[in-house]
Amino acid sequence: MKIVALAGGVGGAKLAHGLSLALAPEDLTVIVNTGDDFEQFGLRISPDLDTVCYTLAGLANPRTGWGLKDETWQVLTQLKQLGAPDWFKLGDRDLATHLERTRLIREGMRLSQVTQRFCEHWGVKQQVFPMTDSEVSTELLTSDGTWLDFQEYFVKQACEPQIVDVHFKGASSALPAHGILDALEQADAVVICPSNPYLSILPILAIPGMYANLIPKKIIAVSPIINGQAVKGPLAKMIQDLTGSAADATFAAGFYRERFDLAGYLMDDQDSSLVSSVRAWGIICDTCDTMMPGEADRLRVANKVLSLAEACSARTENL
Ligand code: GDP
Ligand code: FO1
Repeated sequence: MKIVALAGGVGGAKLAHGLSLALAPEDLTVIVNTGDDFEQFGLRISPDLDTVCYTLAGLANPRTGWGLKDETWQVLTQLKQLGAPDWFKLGDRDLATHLERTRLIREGMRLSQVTQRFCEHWGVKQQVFPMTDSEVSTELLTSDGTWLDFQEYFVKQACEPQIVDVHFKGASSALPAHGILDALEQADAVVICPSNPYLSILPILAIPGMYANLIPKKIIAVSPIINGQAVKGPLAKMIQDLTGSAADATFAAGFYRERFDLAGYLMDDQDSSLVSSVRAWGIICDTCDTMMPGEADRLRVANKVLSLAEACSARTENL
C-alpha cells in the first residue's frame, strides 16, 4: 500500500517513523510543514523537516523529539556570552545541518533538493518533501492585536499568548514542491499524522494544488488529543481559544471533515466512549493506545492506521 503522510514536527515524526517501520521505503512519502521555518543568525532553520528526517534516521533527541541526540551546546554558550539571543536552542551538531542547508540554498539549490541530499547522507530511504520550496511563514494574531512570527510565539513566548487567528504568509502564491503531486497521484491513502491541525496541517493544505490532489484519496487521520489533552504543545489551549469549546479527541475528525471527506479516524483507547460520535459522521473509527514514545509503539499505531486504510478501501469496493 502506497502512503503519503502529512506531518508537522514531533507528533508527525513519531507516526512517520512507525510507518517507515511498517512499509517498504518506496511506499512511504512524507510531506512536511515548513510554515515554522525561519532565519536565526542568518541560517535557514527548517525545524519540522529536520525533526522528521532526524527521527526517520534514528538521530533525534529522544527527550525533546527535536534536535539531535548526543548534542553539545558550546556554540550557543559562547553566543550567550557575547550577548546574542539564545532562546532558540541550536546545538553544535544541529548547527552543521543549518550551515550546510544555508550554503546550498545560497548556491541555488531548492529546499526539497537539499532535503533529498541530506536524507541520502543520513540513510533515510523514504521520500521526504518540504510542503513547498517557496517561502511560507506561519503568523499568529494574539488577543492584544499583535501578529507574532511562529517561533516568537512557540518558543520565545512558550505558547503563552491567546491566539485569535492564524495566517500563512506567502501560501497563496506557493507551489507544492516538485514530486509531491506525483506522490499523491500514486498514493493508495493519505495519512494525517497526529500533528497540530492549526499549525502543522493547515499550512500544508494552504498550498494551492494540495487540496485538489488530496480530495480523491482515502484520507485517514490520527487524533493528537488524548483524553482532552495534547500530548505536548499548545493544541488544547488553541482549540479552547479558537472555538470556545474544550478540546476532545473528536476535534481533529470534525476539523478535517469540514474540509474534505475523512474516511478513517484513529483515537486513543482512553477516548473509546467518543467512537460512536465519530462513526455517526460516516467515518470508520477505531482506537488503540496511540502514545508513541518508542519504536514498538510507533509500529503498533502505524499498523492500526494501515488496517484502517484497508478497511476504508474495502468499504468503497463494497459500495
Ligand atoms: P510540532 O510541530 O513539533 O508541534 O509537532 P506536530 O504538529 O507534528 O505534533 C504536535 C501534536 O502531536 C500535539 O498536539 C500532540 O498532542 C501530538 N502528539 C505528540 N506525541 C504524540 C503521541 O505520541 N501520540 C498522539 N496521539 N499524539 C501525539
Ligand atoms: N523547540 C523548543 O521548544 N525550544 C527550542 O529551543 C527549540 C530549538 C530547536 C532547534 C532546532 C530544531 O530543529 C527545532 C527546535 N525546536 C525547539 C522545536 C521547534 O521549533 C518546534 O517544536 C516546532 O517548530 C513546532 O513544530
